Amino acid sequence: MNKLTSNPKLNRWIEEMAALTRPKNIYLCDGSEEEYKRLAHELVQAGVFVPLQKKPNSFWCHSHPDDVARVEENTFICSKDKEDAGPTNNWKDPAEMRQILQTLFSGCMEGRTMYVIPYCMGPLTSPLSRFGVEITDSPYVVLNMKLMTRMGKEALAHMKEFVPGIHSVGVPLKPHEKDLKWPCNPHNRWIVHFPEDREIWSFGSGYGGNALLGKKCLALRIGSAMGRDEGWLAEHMLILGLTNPEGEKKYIAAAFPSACGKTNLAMLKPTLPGWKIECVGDDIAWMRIGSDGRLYAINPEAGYFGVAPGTSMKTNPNAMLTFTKNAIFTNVALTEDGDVWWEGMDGSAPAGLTSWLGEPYDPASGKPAAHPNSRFTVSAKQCPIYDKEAENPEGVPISAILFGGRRASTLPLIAESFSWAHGVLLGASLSSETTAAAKGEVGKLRHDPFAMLPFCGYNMGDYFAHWLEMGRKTTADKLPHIYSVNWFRKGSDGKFLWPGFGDNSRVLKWIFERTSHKAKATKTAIGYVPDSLDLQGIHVDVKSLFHIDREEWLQEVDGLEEYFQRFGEHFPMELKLELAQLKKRL
Ligand code: SAT
Ligand code: MN
Repeated sequence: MNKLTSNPKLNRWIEEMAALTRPKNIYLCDGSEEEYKRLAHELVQAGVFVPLQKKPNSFWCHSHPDDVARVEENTFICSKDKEDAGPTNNWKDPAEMRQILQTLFSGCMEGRTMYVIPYCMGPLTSPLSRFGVEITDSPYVVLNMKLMTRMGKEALAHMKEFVPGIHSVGVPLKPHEKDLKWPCNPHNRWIVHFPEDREIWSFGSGYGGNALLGKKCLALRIGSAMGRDEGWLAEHMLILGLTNPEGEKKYIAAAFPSACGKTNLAMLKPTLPGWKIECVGDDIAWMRIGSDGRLYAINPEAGYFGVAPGTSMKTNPNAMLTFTKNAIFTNVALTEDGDVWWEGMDGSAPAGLTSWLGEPYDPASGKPAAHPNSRFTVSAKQCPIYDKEAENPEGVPISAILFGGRRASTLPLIAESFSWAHGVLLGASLSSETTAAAKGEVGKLRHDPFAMLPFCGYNMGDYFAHWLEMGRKTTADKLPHIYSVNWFRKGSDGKFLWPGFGDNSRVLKWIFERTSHKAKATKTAIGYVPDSLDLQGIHVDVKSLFHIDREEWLQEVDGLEEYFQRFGEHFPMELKLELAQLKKRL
């Protein structure tokens, strides 16, 4: 075989994977616009992509009805020692898993092209960036990776070490067999990580979180294991720049579980006059302590793979303006005149829709036209408020970290931690109602520490300890303040107490001023809460938003005590003490 690249290690791996999967041919992606157009055209020819009349160079497609979300029960962390995967991950012995994978991948690319995608997570020259190579038999994946990462020739030129990741839809093609529109293998899905070997194997799904290996697999699961070993943090966090009316700018990172509004917050249009937000990233942050002792973050991604439903000119105008061109829409509805539509975009469903299933949509069915986890994929550079600093190889200095979930009760709108360790407890205590981003029941409250439950590539107890350790790498005055937020609290009438969206800028303002030691706060049992928020122009039930119900909180602490027991010896003593102190304060 001709050597595909000048990287011997990469060539060896490509040859090994080709021998195993037996593709029809091998193609090295250069990441060019020409390549993007050509592959997209091929998908149009195959009837997989429908070009959108109303959005230049944009496409609509829909998946197999059972390949619409991450599959947590099929996701594995195969560390040598089961203990290292911890109680929150599925584990299998690496040798046993490798045997399973050899069988699964044997001949799995027959009749298909094997695409080789060199990519970089983070700015090409950043010391924080990491390289990966994804081998896939899905052209849909290639196109999404082009939008989501820095991919192709340039990434290959900068690359030394790389994380190998192989992905297959798991449907070999016989000679002359007609391909499926969305080939996948829903009864045989495996999303497998070898954290020690820094390797990813993904089989059977074409869905983003399972198939775009730079995202959750590398940037979070393998990334978190790298971060533990190398002294940095890989987090499920957005990064935003916030500028006050005086022109002073600060950066905030915020962790929320999937489909809890990270993209909306990252691109927020403040309702407060004079305040400005710029977007560095909407899903993932890699953070390390800089030479000045402050915490610096980069966004390893180069695009957004955002939840479409609920996105509108009212809730997130900047997202709407981002995907007006050069975008891929998966599992949304298609309008008669060649545009996209989803629930929560505007009013009721227009006539003549094609549903996410590719069928004429019947509004009387009571079913949504767009899948609740339907997505847009688009380059970050198209965001009207894209922060130029997102390209800064050194990253941006973080002044505040937020932890939030969907909680109908108990948690106030905002509370500030007393210390770094108390902040780590806030992160570890995060619970949220489940969403459509993962297969399974929606709306069920579950513990989701740091919004990393599905994404931590090692023992979550050790992860807590790593966070505490990060706090010891610098002085307290240099560390970001840590907050717990809850936009989703409901009143006794079952309605949301807080308007959210652009009005979240009111909360960000308080945080901004807290980190400048300007805003005042009241000490409560659970943290500092605002003495006053800027609520000019809105009417909210502040008392209910900030009510701390002692009974509810004692129950919360009991629940946490029980949950944390799962981590046994790995659960840090320091957090145990933090929790005990919280109980005492209550
Ligand atoms: O599909 S993704 O895993 O990338 C989105 C999410 O669940 O956070
Ligand atoms: Mn996410």
